[in-house]
Formats: sequence, C-alpha cells, structure tokens
Amino acid sequence: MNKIALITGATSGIGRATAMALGKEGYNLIITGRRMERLQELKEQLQIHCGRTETLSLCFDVRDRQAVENVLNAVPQEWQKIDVLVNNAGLAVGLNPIQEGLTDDWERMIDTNIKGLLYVTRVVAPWMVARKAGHIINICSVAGKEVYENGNVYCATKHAVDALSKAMRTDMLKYGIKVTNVCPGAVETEFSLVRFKDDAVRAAQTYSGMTPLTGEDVAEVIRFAVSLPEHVCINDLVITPVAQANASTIFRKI
Ligand code: NDP
Ligand code: 8X3
Repeated sequence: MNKIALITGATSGIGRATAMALGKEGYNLIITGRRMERLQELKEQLQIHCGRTETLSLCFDVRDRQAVENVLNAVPQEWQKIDVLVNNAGLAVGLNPIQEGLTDDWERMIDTNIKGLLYVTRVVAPWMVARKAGHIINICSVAGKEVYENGNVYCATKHAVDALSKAMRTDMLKYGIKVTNVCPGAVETEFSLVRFKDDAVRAAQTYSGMTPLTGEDVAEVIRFAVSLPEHVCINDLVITPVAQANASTIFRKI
C-alpha cells in the first residue's frame, strides 16, 4: 500500500514541486490550496507523471479554522493514515520598516504562517500519535533563523515556525514522530509576487544577478528527508543558493 503525504499550499512553488517529487516516489497525495483550478491541473499532471499515485484535492483556506477542521475531518478513513505532513502554505506580504507596516499584512502573515499551520497540525497530529508513526515537515525559512531589514513580522512568523518545530518534536518524541524544520533561502516561486502584491518588476529584482533555488531544489531535500531509515531524523536544515550566505547577504553579479 502506498504511503500518504498531505501537502498544504500545493498549488504553486515548493508545495507543488514537493507533490510531484513525492508522487514520483509512489506516495498517495492529499494536495491543498485555495485555487481549485490549480489543484485540478496538478492532479492531472500527477496522473500523467506518477501513474501509481492517487490524489485527493482539498480546497480550503488554512486561516479558516472551521474549514480546516471540517474538510480534514471529512477525509475518508483510509486517507487519514498520513505518513508525511508538509506544512508549506505560507506567505510574506509587504517589506516595510515596522513603523510603516500595514496591520492587514501582518494579520495575513500571522494567520497563515502560524495559525494556519497550527490548525492543520492539530487535526493531523492526533492521527499520527494514534498510529505511533509519522513525519511532519515544517517549511520555515532563513527568516526563521535571522531577522533582516524590513522583514520584521514575516521573520517573526518564521521564528514561530522554528519554535513550533522544536516543540512538536519534543511533545511527540515518545510516539516516534519525526519533525523536520526546513529553512530555505531565496527560492524563485510566486513568493515575491505575493510579497510585492503583483509588482512583477520588484519581484524579479529579488533574484536578479544570482541563481536562486527552485521549488524542485527544496522538494528534493524533502524527498531525501522522508526517505531516510525509520530511526533517522533530520531535525533542522538550512538550504540557500550558493550566492546566499545568510538571510541578508547575497552576492549579485550585476
Ligand atoms: P508560493 O507563493 O509559490 O506558494 C505558496 C503556497 O501557499 C501556494 O500554494 C498557496 O496556495 C498557499 N497558500 C498561501 N496562503 C494560503 C492560505 N491562506 N490557505 C491555503 N493555502 C495558502 O510560495 P513558495 O512556494 O515560495 O512558499 C511556500 C512556503 O515556503 C511558504 O511557507 C514560504 O514562507 C516558504 N519559504 C519560501 C521561500 C522563498 O524564497 N520562496 C524561502 C523560504 C521559505 P493558494 O494561493 O492556492 O491558496
Ligand atoms: C523567504 C526567504 O529571505 O525572503 O522566506 O525571507 S526571505
């Protein structure tokens, strides 16, 4: 029987690439996101490229606690045996000094990156505990390790993810559940387009003069982490492009 992975935010970027990578490994996939047409398109691609894979698409907003609980609890029992949960759905909105930040942007980031991750985990973790098995991958960031100029609230949400990864690992240690905190640097996805509110020129500047990571690069790391023997857990992993030393130091060939 195929293993099962649930990936939040599978409609784009790291989440989509992870779905493809795990699909190719023979996982059955629960893919989630708010854009139904993207979920449908991914399901079709998975059918083409990963013949053995079955896919369940769930369309919901991770910020909506009631929706998260209703949709996930309605998943058929055979799909509740989740081996891998990838808490990936997340975003940055805005890049302003704290005194000029927009509170609506702050709330979107806090509600998605922290509360959304918690809502999903609160439903899935008890299923893992009951089976005394499972692997939670939290997509954190270099922003969860360091603070950079104008990153303030986004960095704070990712510091929270970093702390929650440690907390989850500690609390569920006795049930043999693995928790891996994945901290990427610059990955070229829709991330910057979202951060800069569809300003494509500003988004492109994020990656100018350097070779950023791709969603596939991060997915490959996740695929490796979940393929290790049962007794081995990668707890914490920072991955950057070669041109990036830390959250705020990038070498650009102009
Ligand atoms: P993308 O914007 O390409 O993908 C983000 C995904 O999150 C989409 O599938 C989106 O789906 C989903 N999502 C966002 N908000 C919600 C919501 N409220 N409810 C449900 N799903 C939601 O960005 P990335 O792939 O780059 O980002 C994935 C994760 O990686 C994020 O947590 C991000 O913080 C983190 N990260 C990204 C880095 C980068 O440089 N790109 C570096 C380090 C970490 P939909 O819109 O369909 O709901
Ligand atoms: C995304 C990477 O450096 O833009 O988490 O915060 S960064």
